[in-house]
Amino acid sequence: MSHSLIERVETVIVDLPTIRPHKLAMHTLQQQTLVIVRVRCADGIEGVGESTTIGGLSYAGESPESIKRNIDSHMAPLLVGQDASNVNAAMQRIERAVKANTFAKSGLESALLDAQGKRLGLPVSELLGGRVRDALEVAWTLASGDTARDIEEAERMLDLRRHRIFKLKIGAGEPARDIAHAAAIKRALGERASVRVDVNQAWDEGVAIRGCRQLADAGIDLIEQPIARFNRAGLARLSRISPAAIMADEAIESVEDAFALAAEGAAPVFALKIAKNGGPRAVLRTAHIAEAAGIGLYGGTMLEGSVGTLAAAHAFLTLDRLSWSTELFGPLLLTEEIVTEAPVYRDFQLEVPRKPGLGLTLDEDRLAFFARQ
Ligand code: MUC
Ligand code: MG
Repeated sequence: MSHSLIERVETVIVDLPTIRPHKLAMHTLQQQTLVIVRVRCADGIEGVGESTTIGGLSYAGESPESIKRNIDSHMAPLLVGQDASNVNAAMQRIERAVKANTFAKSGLESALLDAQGKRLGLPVSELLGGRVRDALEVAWTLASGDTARDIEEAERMLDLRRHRIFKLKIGAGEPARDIAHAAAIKRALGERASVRVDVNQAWDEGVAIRGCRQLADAGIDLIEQPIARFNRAGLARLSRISPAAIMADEAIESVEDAFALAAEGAAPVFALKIAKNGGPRAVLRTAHIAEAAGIGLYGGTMLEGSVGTLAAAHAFLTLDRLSWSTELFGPLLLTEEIVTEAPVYRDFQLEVPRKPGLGLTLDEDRLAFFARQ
């Protein structure tokens, strides 16, 4: 009889303020909402995970409230009484009974990996086969909506040696204005920084044909999801003509989507997100599909807090090449922490210490204070 049976699964919705409004094509964040997942085991070990999305239902098909409800009502009962030390068996059980819901699954898978890492005294990266680096370069998103303010923010990040890759959120405005905004920022930063854009599906293919060429001429080196997620053929056409690399983000809502995109030659770069694949173990399946297809990798975020950010980081640490680095800056966008020791960002990188599990401890008082009643 195993001593590590799962006794209880709990979810808590947490609302945390952001340092400034964060403007995406589909939504402006004034705060971020995290769903913290706790898996308590009979051996006294607790695993912690996070399932976080952006802007309620405006970004993807799961909201914080649906994530909580679906874990509580449909997934927790499948896990209680199961052996926590067999993450494969536990997640396969969920996979057999629950369609889609990759955000919810990601929090559960992260929590199970955290618990098993604590149990064995190993970092999650080691459970995933072993890390090949201890830190990850991290991009920053400039999304104040104001060109001068964005340039000022980028200069500050360069001075602090915190970021030298900047992603601009465009798509909400007129394409010509958005392109001028990106060009002005690249002109100001020059060769000191890599400047990229994320259109978050806002353009149609006709606008994108012209937009991608103009962005490339302005020195933008990566264009993320310029058109609708379902227009995979269009993405493939754009990838053939765009002088700047095209990255698939929203187009990947599962490992199977990643396979289809790779088979269709839809994009030369994939954004890897634990939330879109079902967890740190699941996202590596997408990474391996991309590697086999010769597709470049980028470590993406859904603007998770420290728990979700570290869960993604442990997976990304195991990859051979992350040609386009990562954007694991979520905790830096928040004014408050719910863990006892915030992740360390230094010299353009997020450092991931070799501590058991995810390497974090929840601050129970802060968690209780920010938990939604
Ligand atoms: C997205 O679409 O990539 C990642 C960084 C950011 O600012 O927004 C997210 C979502
Ligand atoms: Mg994106």
